[in-house]
Amino acid sequence: MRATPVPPDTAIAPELPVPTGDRTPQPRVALLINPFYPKDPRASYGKHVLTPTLALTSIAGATPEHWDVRYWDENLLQGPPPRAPLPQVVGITVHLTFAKRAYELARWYRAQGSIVVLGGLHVLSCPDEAAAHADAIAIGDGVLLWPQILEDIERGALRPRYSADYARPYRLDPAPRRSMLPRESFLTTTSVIASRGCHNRCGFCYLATDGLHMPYRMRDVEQVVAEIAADGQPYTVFVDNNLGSRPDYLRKLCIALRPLGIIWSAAVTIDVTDDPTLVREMALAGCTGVFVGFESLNAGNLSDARKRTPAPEDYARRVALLHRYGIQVNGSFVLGFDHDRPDVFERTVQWIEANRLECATFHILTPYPGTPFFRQLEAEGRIVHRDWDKYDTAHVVFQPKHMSREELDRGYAWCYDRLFSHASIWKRRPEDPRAVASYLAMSYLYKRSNRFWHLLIKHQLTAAVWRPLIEHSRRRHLKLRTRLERLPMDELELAAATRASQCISPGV
Ligand code: B12
Ligand code: SF4
Repeated sequence: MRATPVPPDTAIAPELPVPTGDRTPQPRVALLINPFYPKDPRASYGKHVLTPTLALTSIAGATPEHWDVRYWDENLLQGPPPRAPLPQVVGITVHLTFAKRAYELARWYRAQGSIVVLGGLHVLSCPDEAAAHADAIAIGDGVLLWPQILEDIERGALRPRYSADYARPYRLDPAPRRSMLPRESFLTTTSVIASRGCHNRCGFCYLATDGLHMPYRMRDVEQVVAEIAADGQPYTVFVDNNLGSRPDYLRKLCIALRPLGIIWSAAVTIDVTDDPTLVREMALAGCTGVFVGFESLNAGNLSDARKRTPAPEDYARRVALLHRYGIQVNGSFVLGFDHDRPDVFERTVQWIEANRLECATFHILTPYPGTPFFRQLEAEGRIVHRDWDKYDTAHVVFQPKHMSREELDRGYAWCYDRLFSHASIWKRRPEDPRAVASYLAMSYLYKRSNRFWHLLIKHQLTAAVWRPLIEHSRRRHLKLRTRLERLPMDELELAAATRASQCISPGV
C-alpha cells in the first residue's frame, strides 16, 4: 500500500559535501534556510511551491540594511544550500517534521565557521533540544529578535537564547522582503498574513503549545492591501491560521481588497458562513478558494478537541453556500480521533464526494510536543515514539483507541488514493456542466501530476507554466464579480449566475 514510487530527491535531503575548512565566513552576510522535508507521495507536490513560507521573508524584512541577506529553500530541489560566500550567520527555521535536517545543516555550517541561529515553531516547543545544535536560539517572534541577534553578533556579544512574545501590535512589523525570493519557483510569491492567532484553541493545534501566547492581532487592512499591490501578482495566498476569526475584520479586509482585482485563497473556519453577506463580500473581493479545517464529522471528536464550531450536520448546507458564491472548498480532515472507528475513512470520503468538495487534505492525528493533547496521550501511554521526522501527519505516531495503527495507516492512504482517483474527481465535478472542463483540468494538473510537478520544480518552471492559468482564472473571476455586483441577494438568481461561471482556484 505504501510503495508509491517517488523521485529520490523528493524523499531524501540533498547530501552535504564534506566541510573543507578552506573558507572564511563573510562578515555581514546572512543566509536564511527552509530545510528539506520528504514529500507525501499521496498528496500534491504542488502545494509545496504554492507559496513561500513567510517566516524567512518576515525575518529578512527586519534585517538591518547593512547586512546582505540571502534565501535558500531546500524544497525547491536545487541541491544543498550554498557556501560561497560562506555566510557569517545562518538562520534556519525549524518545524518538528524537519528538525533533524535543520540540526544537520546547523552542524555542517558550524563546522565551517558560520554562526547558526535556530528559530521557529519547534524551537518554541522544544527549546532545550534545539539549543544543543545552535549558537543561539530564537524563541517566539523572530521579527523582534533577529535584528537584536545580528546586532549582538556585530558587538561580539551573542547570547545563547533570545525570547520574545507576540504582544506587540502587529502593524509595527516591517513588510516581508519578497525581493530575495526566486520568483520563478512559486505559483505566487504573495503569501501574506493579515492576522495572528485564532479565536479557537483546539487541544491538538500548535497554537495550544505551552508557553505560546499568541493573542489575536490584526494588521491594518491598508497595510495588507499595500503589500499585496507591491508584489504585483494576480494571486495571493493568506497564510493566517484563520482569516475568519473576526468576521468584522474580514469584511473590512474584503472591501479594501476589492479594487485590486486579484484572486485569493485563505484558511477559515466554517463559521465564516454564519453570515451569507460576508461570503458574498469574500467572493466580490476575489476569494476563489477556502481551506476549511472541518477536522471531523463526529461531534464527539470536536468537543474532545474543544473546537468551537457549528454542528457537523450543518456542514453540508454551509459548503453549498460557499459553492453558490463560486468559492471552492478544500476540506481538512483529521483521522484517528478517539471516537473514530474503522468506518471513518469511507464515511469521510463519501461525505466529501456527496458535497462535491473540490479538494480535501487528510491528516493522521498527530500530537505536537508541548500541547495538551501530547500530554494526554503521554499520560495514557499511547505515544509510540518521538521520531519527529514522522510527526508530519502522514505517519501514525500514537496508539489509536478503536483501531490498530496499521488500520489507521491503511485508511489514511486509502482516503488519498480514493480522493485522487478518476472516479472521485468525476463525482466531485461542479453541478454546472459549463464549469466541468476547467475543474477537471485543474484537478488533474494540481492533484494527479506529481511527476509533472517534480519537473516543474526542478527546472524552475512553476511560475512560467502556472501563471497563465492563474491569470485566466482571475479574468473569469472578474466577470463573475461584475455579475454578482449587479444581483440582489436573491438565492435562486444568485445560484444560477455564479454556478455558470465557477472559477477554479489556482491552489486551494
Ligand atoms: C504556508 C504553510 C504551509 C505551506 C508551506 C509553504 C512553504 N513553501 O514553506 C505548505 C502548504 C507546503 C505546508 C505544509 C505543511 N504544513 Co504547514 N503551514 C503553513 C502556514 C499556514 C503558514 C506558515 C507561515 O508562513 N507562517 C507565518 C510565519 C511568519 O510564522 P512562523 O513560521 O511561526 O515564524 C515566526 C517565528 O516562528 C519565528 N521564526 C521562524 N523561523 C525562524 C528562524 C529564525 C532564524 C528566527 C530568528 C526566527 C524564526 O519568527 C517568525 C516571525 O515571528 C502554517 C500556519 C501558520 N499560520 O503559521 C502551517 C503550519 C506551519 N503547517 C503545519 C503542518 C502540520 C504542515 C504539514 C505537516 C501538513 C501536511 N501533512 O501537509 C505540511 C508540512 C510537510 C512536512 N513534512 O513538514 C503546522 C505545523 C505544526 C507544528 N507543530 O509543526 C502549522 C503550524 C499549521 C497548523 N495550525 O497546524 N504548510
Ligand atoms: S481552529 Fe484551526 S487554527 Fe484555530 S486553534 Fe483550532 S486547529 Fe488551530
